[in-house]
This record gives sequence, structure tokens and C-alpha cells, in this order.
Amino acid sequence: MSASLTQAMADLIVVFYKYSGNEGDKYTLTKWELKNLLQNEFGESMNAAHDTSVVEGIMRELDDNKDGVVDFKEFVVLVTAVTIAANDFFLDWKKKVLHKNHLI
Ligand SMILES: [Ca+2]
Ligand SMILES: [Ca+2]
Repeated sequence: MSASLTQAMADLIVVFYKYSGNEGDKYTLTKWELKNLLQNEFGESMNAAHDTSVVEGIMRELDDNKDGVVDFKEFVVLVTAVTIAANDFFLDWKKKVLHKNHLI
């Protein structure tokens, strides 16, 4: 495994606990903590996180065991979904660029 992927995984853990420790249980995200994480860590792509109903929707989606908070396992599902979406976008973009330049 490359060092950068190990680093990415470590960063993921650090980011989660940076937000999970601010309110209530130290190891899970409340709606407020999730909102802060989405706004600060996903930047422009999560502008919709300023809308409370959007955050509530994401919270409901992620809260698999319905205990009202998001634990690390539930959080990773979001990161995976965003990563897959980013990968699809990248592959599509790459195909377009290659096609445009008559490389495929
Ligand atoms: Ca918490
Ligand atoms: Ca939960």
C-alpha cells in the first residue's frame, strides 16, 4: 500500500474525531457536528449543507442503526459514496478529453 493512501486513511480518522468530539458523545457525530464537517471539509461541493433540511436528509441516510448520531462506520459510507461519485466524474471527464484529442 502506498504511503499516500495510508495517509488518506489516517486523515479520514483525524477529520472524523476533530468534529465528533465537540458535542455529546466523543465518538459519534450529532447533526450539528455533521453539518460543520460537511461545510468545512467538503467545501464548495457541499454548499447545500447550509440548508438544514439537506443536512437532516444526509443524517437520515447515514444513520443506519437509527440511534440519532453518525458513528465512524456510518460516516465512511458517505466518504465512499462521494469518492465513487468523484471517480465516475473523473473517468467521464478523462474519456471526453481523450476523445476530443482523438486519442481514443
Ligand atoms: Ca459528538
Ligand atoms: Ca447511527
